[in-house]
Amino acid sequence: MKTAYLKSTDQMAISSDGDLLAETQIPKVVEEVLASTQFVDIHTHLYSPAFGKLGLWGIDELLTYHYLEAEFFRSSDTTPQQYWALSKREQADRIWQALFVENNPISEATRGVIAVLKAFQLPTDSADLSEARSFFEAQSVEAHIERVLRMAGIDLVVMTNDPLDPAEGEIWLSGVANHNQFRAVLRLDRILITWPAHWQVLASQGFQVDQQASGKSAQEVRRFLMEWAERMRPAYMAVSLPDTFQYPSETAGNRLLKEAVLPACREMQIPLSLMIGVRKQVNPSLRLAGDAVGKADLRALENLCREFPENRFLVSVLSRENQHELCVYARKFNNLMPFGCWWFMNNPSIVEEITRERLEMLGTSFIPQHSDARVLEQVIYKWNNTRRTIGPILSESYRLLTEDGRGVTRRSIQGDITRLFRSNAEAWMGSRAIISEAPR
Ligand code: HDL
Ligand code: ZN
Repeated sequence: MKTAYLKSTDQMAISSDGDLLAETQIPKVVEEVLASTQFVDIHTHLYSPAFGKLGLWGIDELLTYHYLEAEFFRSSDTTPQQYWALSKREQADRIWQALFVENNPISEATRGVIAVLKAFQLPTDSADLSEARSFFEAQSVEAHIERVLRMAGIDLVVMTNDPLDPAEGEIWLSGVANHNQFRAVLRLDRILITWPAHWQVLASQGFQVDQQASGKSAQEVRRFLMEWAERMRPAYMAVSLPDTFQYPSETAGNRLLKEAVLPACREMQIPLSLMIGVRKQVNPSLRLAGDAVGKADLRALENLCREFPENRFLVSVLSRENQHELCVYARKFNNLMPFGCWWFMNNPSIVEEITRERLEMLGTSFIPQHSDARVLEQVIYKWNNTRRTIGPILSESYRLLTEDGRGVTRRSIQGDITRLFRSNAEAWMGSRAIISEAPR
């Protein structure tokens, strides 16, 4: 992380926090405040050390990230079938050769790996991965996690936790030590999206549920959620929804959403995160890299925000075409919090457009970014890119404000950046404390 420095007094008046800034001073102050403020990463697929091998880190995991696998198949004659038969190291070697040796790594995801290697003073143009592998193999995970979060300028990582994932469920049931830099999230895809394939797991645990989610199913799912909420103390609940999501609509998923999930969120006083617009497995041979995007009908979101004013909705949408209407809906419903530039949106060309329209329509009442990191060290480049992309956009907002008649100070800029990258998230996430008993 860059250390903030001040030029000599004759070059740059050292402004105190409360002094109005000259227009020429604004970009540097914005850059310094972004660099020195610790952010909350409100959506990731990272894990605290207690989850052991579920937590991914190191060069082989960085290179076999599904974003890079998708790019690899465009620049190699290796077929998916051949690729999946390789070991993780062999896969990483092939990706390094195709995307980093035979071609310049100029895509967002390939450049990110270069940024991580540079951050650890590792060579970024080696013909092979031997030096990088030795470095990462020499790290101890707890110390490495601490160092990486510090390098990324984040001090809270929000995980994605699936109680119906057999490996993860087992770890939770054996007891997970709290880690003050990680928060849990109760992920609901297997309940709300693929209920037919998972209802029997709940039934086998003694919950009276059936495939149609009829009868006592909704109240039993609510009991299941409350039991896991007690165990996890989740910051929020979350679900990824297809571009075809409709509400209202008579489906088992919507019945569980309305009669189990939303009441449980009200009782626990935590938001529901809706991530809308995925077209799952358009190319199944790419596995995790096989998902695509579709424009969703956000009237479903409008109906939910209006019908459930006591629920709070943290929302990210995957289609560029849905971003502007999400901003408009956020102006209509203050129980709707737009967050992040998700997945295919997390590229500077689109982050710029999304962030500018959010600042123009919402001021600082939104959460600009999350990393969605799946591999620990990704937070280094994802958050560096965020600071690099959003800094000039914020500076332009302040330049326009100054030109239109109102100056800004370092202190007021700090207040905005703290709200955008910390306190909006902290205010919305449930506390780790005991869950409120007051049913709502
Ligand atoms: O559903 C999600 O949380 C998505 O973020 C998916 O995990 C997706 O595969 C992803 O990693 N996007 O960045
Ligand atoms: Zn995600």
